Amino acid sequence: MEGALTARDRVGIQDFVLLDAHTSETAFLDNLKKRFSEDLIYTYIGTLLVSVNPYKELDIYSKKQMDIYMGVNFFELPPHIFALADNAYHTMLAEANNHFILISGESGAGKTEASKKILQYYAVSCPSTTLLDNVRDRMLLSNPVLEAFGNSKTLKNDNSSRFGKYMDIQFDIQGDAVGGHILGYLLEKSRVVHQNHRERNFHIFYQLVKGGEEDLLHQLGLESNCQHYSYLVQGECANVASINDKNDWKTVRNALFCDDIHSIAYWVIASVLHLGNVQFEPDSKGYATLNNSAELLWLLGVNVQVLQEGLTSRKIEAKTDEVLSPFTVDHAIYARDALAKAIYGRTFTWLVNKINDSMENKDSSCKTVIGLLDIYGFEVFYVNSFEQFCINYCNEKLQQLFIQLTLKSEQEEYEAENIGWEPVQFFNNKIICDLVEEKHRGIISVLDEECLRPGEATDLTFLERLEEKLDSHPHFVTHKLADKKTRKTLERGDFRLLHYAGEVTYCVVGFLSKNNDLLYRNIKDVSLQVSTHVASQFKSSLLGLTDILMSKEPWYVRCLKSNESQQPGQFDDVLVRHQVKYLGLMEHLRVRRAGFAYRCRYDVFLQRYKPLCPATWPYWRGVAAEGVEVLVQHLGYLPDEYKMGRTKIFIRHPRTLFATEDAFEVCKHDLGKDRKTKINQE
Ligand code: AD9
Ligand code: MG
Repeated sequence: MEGALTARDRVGIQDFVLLDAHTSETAFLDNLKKRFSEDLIYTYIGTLLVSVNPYKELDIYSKKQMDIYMGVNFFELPPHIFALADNAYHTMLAEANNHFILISGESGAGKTEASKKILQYYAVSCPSTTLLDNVRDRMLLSNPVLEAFGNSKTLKNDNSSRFGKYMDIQFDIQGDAVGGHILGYLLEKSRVVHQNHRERNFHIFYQLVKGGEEDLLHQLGLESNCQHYSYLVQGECANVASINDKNDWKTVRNALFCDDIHSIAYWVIASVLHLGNVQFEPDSKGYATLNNSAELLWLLGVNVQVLQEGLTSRKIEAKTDEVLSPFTVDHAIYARDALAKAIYGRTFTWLVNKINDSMENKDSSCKTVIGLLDIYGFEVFYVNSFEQFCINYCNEKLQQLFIQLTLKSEQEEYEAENIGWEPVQFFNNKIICDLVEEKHRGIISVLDEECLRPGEATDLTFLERLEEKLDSHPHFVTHKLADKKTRKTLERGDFRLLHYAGEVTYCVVGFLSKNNDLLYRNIKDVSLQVSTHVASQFKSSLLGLTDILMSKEPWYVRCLKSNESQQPGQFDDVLVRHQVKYLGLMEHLRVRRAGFAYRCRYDVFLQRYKPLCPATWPYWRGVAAEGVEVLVQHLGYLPDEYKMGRTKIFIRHPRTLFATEDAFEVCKHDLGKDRKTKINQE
């Protein structure tokens, strides 16, 4: 027994559900930390996997490890991302239904790495035929391409995904991975034209400029020096120690699978760089004129005069005619940047479509799918803007989905097992989702309405409208609406939302223009179609995603960042505690434990604990359920502590199972001693 306790003390408990019933945040953290110090980065909350970023290579992802986890029962081996991937896969095969794995966590927590491990597991471990290898290669190769175009170095992560990604991996009836499909969400286009200090533009720009072959650069009119391009120098960190742009260029070039895609992608990147270098000067009336139109010549395929006009003036429809209204220099810069963002954004969407074509399952033999969702986590900065608002709303929706699905699956399991459902106390965040998305009254609706009043509406009138409509909402506060004490913590241009994960204060500056993201009309004529308001677009794509997910069986991976400095072996208690709170892990634990914390199939339970009762040891000759009943009676379980379902025993408190587990450890020890004594006597 001592030995068993010591091991548990040292490496912690591998499933939080089995921690003490009233687990405090501190006990939760202690367990994580204990495990982290032993390089045990994974821990379960039931079937949810918590992962802590080790910031070092661990030898736990080899093919050998994959084989170990293939087809093994979830709780039989130490927690692992492969165990979760494998269980989702085998459940899908056994039940012939669709699943998804939702990976969340803050920037740098390890979401993308986790999603890559899962994809590798399916691509490498599932049965294979030569015919399908092609599709699998494409699936694996989609990662470097999307990372090149959609990831960048930020202050938090040298390889930060600047878009949300949902990928369906499609399987046929034998369990072969036969195809894939990707949906991209909310690419952070503003990064194309503006980067903060110590941050970069998307990787692909640096890869092309630094790694591109001489001929190619010549064709595109590019210099092989990042310093030449105003869209690449703002962050003053074109070179990053952990990134080898030249090597990455080679990988991406090889992964871009057809000539058309090569040339179009390069053309776009070059065009955006040239566009960024277009400068304007005021003429005698203060209107913008181009001072280096030579750069425009490189924007191949576009009529230079139309483009020049489009960048310096706006078409206004008069009664019978159209007239050009000239821009100031500031306006012209805005139009130039809007065009660059739109070109890049559309190219990204186009690239995702091309990747989808290449992974398409052409013979439609796909039977079931496992979806992988690698989405940006809850974000709280010193100043929070429109981007954080969208990202946090997304997390709010996913939390709601989690609550609905977890409760639903719990309820369904209870019903299937013929056990009465007991209502569960938990915080339902629907009220906050409504606050954001409700028609007419919700924040997005109000924002869209304000965007329809150009010239009249400002960020501040938007705030005033919100105050009118939401003045008594319990999750919405502004300087004007706050009580005296709270008012001190709010600026006049702020609004604060009480999210499920905590309070976030948003600064309204820029909300209207970011939501608008409209191109001036004649620029759209040049190359693009109408764009709509981003927050609404995002809302409808999120609702679409929610529908996709609601129809599938969920699995969850929650990633935690161990420290801010991206260092191995460092566990920052304050930082991790903060994430445990913001990811709602304690809430998860509560929902997961609602009613009965632990359940186990009768045969599995009996097999493990039968040495604890003379009537079941070494054999029980009857039905497993009856054996379990005899066993738990012998162990002294009180009637309220457990319930007998159709196929499983349900145990209310972890402490009950723990006492049984401890008794089992002692028994194992004694059985071992008995055997030794016997051998010695012989
Ligand atoms: V972001 O929201 O896209 O900015 P992610 O995706 O959560 O973020 P990412 O997966 O990119 O983070 O991980 C950040 C870095 O942590 C990686 O580049 C690795 O250096 C490191 N990392 C993450 N997970 C692991 C792991 N399981 N083992 C080793 C890891 N290193
Ligand atoms: Mg990522």
